[in-house]
Amino acid sequence: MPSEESHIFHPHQAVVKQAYVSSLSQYQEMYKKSLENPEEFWGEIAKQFYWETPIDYKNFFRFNFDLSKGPIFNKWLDGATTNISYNLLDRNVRNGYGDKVAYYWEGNHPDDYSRLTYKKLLEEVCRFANVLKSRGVQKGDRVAIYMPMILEGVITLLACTRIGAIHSLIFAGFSSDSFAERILDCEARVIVTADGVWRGEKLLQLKTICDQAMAKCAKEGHNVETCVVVSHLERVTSPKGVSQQRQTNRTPMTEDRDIWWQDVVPQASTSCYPEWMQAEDPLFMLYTSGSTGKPKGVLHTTAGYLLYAATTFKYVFDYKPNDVYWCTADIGWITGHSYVVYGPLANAATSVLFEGTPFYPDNDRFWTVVDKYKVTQFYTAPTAIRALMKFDDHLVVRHDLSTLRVLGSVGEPINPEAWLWYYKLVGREKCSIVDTFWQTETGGHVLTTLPGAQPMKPGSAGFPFFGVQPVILDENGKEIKGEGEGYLVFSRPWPGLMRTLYGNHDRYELTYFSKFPGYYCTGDGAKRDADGYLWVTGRVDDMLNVSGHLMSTAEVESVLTEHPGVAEAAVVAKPHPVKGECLYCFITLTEAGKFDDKLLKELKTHVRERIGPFAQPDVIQNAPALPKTRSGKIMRRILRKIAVNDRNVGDVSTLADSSVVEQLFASRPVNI
Ligand code: 6R9
Repeated sequence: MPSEESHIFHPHQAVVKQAYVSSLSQYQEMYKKSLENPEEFWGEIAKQFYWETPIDYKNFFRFNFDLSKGPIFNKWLDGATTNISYNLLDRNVRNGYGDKVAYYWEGNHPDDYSRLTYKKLLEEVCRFANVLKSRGVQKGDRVAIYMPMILEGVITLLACTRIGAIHSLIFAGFSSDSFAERILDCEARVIVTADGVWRGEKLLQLKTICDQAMAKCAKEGHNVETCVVVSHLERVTSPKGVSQQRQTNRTPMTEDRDIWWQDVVPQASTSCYPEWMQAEDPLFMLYTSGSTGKPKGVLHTTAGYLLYAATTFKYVFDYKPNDVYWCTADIGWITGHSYVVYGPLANAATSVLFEGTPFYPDNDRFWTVVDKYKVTQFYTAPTAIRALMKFDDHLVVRHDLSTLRVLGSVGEPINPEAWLWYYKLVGREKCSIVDTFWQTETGGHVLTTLPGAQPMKPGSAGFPFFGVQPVILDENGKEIKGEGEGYLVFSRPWPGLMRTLYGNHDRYELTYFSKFPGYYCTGDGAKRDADGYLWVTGRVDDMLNVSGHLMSTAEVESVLTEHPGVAEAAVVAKPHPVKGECLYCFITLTEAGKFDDKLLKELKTHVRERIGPFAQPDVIQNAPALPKTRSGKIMRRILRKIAVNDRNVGDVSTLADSSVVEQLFASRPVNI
């Protein structure tokens, strides 16, 4: 039997023929140049964009990754000024793309759809930028956004960039507590949301969650000044097939603070002069889970992020002017930022913006939409692929998917079974699969194959993108050259790498640069095979990845222990056939606690409410004691083994009391 690593799939000739990068040697040549002469490589790309103050090539980029030499920093094109919305919109309109469709919007219900051209998008962005200005929003202010997948979401992001406000999207699946914590951290003056949204047959009352979050912020002394609400429910078809009444009566609005989008935007002016931003001015912040519990506000800046999102989008998806591209990610995640908004628009692309779920009205919605818009590039997550694989093949086969050329995967390692299903059934063995490894912190793809350049191996992310230099280190920080497995780190920045954590540069240095001096540490493990392919093996820290949602064990544990019945909690990831990983929680009760169905229900609800539905535990086990070292550290390595009933627990000599392990094996819940 050939091992996983020797399974090789060559890109189809039809893909290779038209690809920007169509051979391994061409990739190698470009890659070499990107490392040896970054000024020339990125400078060439920068020329297609507009710079109000030109680029100083002598001061193109600088960085320090070594704490012993001073603070960590990473600066690109410092001194140049530009505006992102100008480059994404005005520049494209000027170049003749005014009437080109920027987005086909496909609603939750198949009867709801619309489109927006570049010219119209520019007008709407200017209108909303003017509204924000009229509410006192200025350069550098933070705007918190809690939006579904609707065109106003994209418009809001770009309106912020028009006037230099920093947007901070909070995924609209987060609970009001999580939302409030993030509003407080970034001290947002303004919130933009919608009254609600249908996800399949479920109605999410977003404004109600915003109200709860704003009330929590007020208690902490922070008053949000303006909340703009898109009236969305009245214009869409509900799952029962009827349009809702205007939500004015049902959605409580607080006078002076809350305003309906539809009441202010249409009358605003369609022109708004762009704010010229320094290359290193903040563009946006986006929260990602931290292993100490408190979320980290990853900060990206203007010029470098633009160059990197634009370039990765062009080469990784091999986007050509007549293509129709579709990324299913929510704009509340980094994938939505870089590959629903910034990357595609920087390339004057036409994209699909999808509000719904893969399962509504039927389990073939994705394929219906691919067929409807003649999608050429499709980008989704392994968790979605695994969920769809369960259904009968004919749900895929009955659709015409022949326009597809590139299929992307993101969010977690893709298992070879899912890869092969994607490749064979969706791609009909004609498409290239790009397994893109990256992080909120990296701004864009850092490891991937390019569709026309390299053969694919199912489960491997492939090779570094241009400008990226991956290194594998062993536990002692020694570089593993050639074949081997260890920590995945990077020895130099690329333009899209984050600059800091908002308001907490110390934590930035500590989290990413202190473990291995001189390297950016991803927190993931990786191995390199004999052919040089990189395989990401998953998190090496205490993080969980449930359906592509990253969260920390500490975050869930602290929420569990808020319950009066729980004294201590330890959470580990357990492999799950669809979600990738699910939460397996061990809890030690307080004297008052009683381990029964009521408690389990309360804990599940509590986690849902405090973090979000995606964090709901799958298993909760009663653990009268937890395996701990003598210094009191919980050994999650052992708990992970118990979760999967693997008695191969390895060395237990550092445990204070090793009998605990046997007790936990013996009391594992049945039927899991
Ligand atoms: C883009 C995104 C980042 C973490 C990352 C890693 C995992 C993402 C992956 C992958 C293996 C891939 N991850 N893509 N693991 N192969 N193609 O997902 O950002 O939400 O910050 O998560 O996701 O563990 O460190 P983010």
